[in-house]
Amino acid sequence: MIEQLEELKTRALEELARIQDLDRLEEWRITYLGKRSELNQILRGIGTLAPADRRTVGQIANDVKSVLEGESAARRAQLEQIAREAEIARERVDVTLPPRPIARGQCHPLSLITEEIVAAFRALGYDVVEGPEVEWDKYNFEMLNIPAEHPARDVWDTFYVKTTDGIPQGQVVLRTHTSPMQIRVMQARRPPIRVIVPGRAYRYEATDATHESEFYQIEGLAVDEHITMADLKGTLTAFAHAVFGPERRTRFRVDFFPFVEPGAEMAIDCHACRGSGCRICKNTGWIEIMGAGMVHPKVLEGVGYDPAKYTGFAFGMGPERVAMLKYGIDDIRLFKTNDLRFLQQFR
Ligand code: FA5
Repeated sequence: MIEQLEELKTRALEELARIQDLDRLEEWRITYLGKRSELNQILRGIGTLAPADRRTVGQIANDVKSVLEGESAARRAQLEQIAREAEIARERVDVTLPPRPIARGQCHPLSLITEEIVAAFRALGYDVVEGPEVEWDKYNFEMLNIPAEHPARDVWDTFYVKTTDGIPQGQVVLRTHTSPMQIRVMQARRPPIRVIVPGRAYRYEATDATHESEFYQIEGLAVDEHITMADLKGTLTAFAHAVFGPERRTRFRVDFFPFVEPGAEMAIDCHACRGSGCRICKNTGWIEIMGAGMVHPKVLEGVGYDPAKYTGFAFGMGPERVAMLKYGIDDIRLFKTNDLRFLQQFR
């Protein structure tokens, strides 16, 4: 039995020396020191020995046990240390490595032009306001002097929004222009009013080089006592000079919008030919950039303003078109294709 113990000890220690990981060490512990281990069986069998042998065998068995326990504890400590070091090595960060370059973002050309247009009007004392893209028919049409069945509605091919909660169908639209904000602002404020309203508008339109079904507009409104057409022309000319350069010329011609009287269309001289006529301006020398006019007395009355006291002007432009003119872009769809080669030109 003593020999068996010696052999057991040698075998266990040899195996222990070869163990390289903690899982194997645990298996080893179960084999050599566990409840059902050889050693435990020997220890349990000691009681059956002759009393003279009991002491000696008992002592040797206990020695073997404590050697195995001591050695395996030492091995465990060693393996744990190795595992810790490996983990530290794995997680090591080389702080001397050069950083990965951070891709530099930039503004979309439409944001740039919107900023620029808004800044030009801010400098003239205008506030910036925004409004809902899903709008009541009342604001988008009715209160802008475009009653139901009025032929002027045909100009704006409208997306109607399906309604619930007892709201009759046909009352809610995706706004076809930013002009409904004229009404909302006049209802919420009292003159003097000077606001600029950038935002999206939607029309059921086939896409082409100058049209999208979802596009931006920038609306402007000034209402006060004694505002005249001269203020409209002076303000919009100041804007054109700020955005396109002080040498640019402007042209105002009569146009029709139900919510203004008189109505006008504003053009600037063609950037490509400077007015002599070319392909870009279709040989007219001028490029239209917005609709404008004096706020219609019916619109003023509709929001409770006395048209004998207050007058005003309004205008609406498409920033995509302004950007196209300013940067010489020939297709409006380029703004939405997310082509970095296009976008990165505008820093
Ligand atoms: C209007 O929408 C009027 N609300 C403008 C206005 C405001 C007139 C205040 C008088 C007083 P119009 O439909 O012309 O007008 O649109 C104005 C501008 O929006 C156009 O000059 C154009 O730049 C832009 N625009 C209109 N439709 C589209 C479209 N489908 N895609 C891109 N831009 C468009």
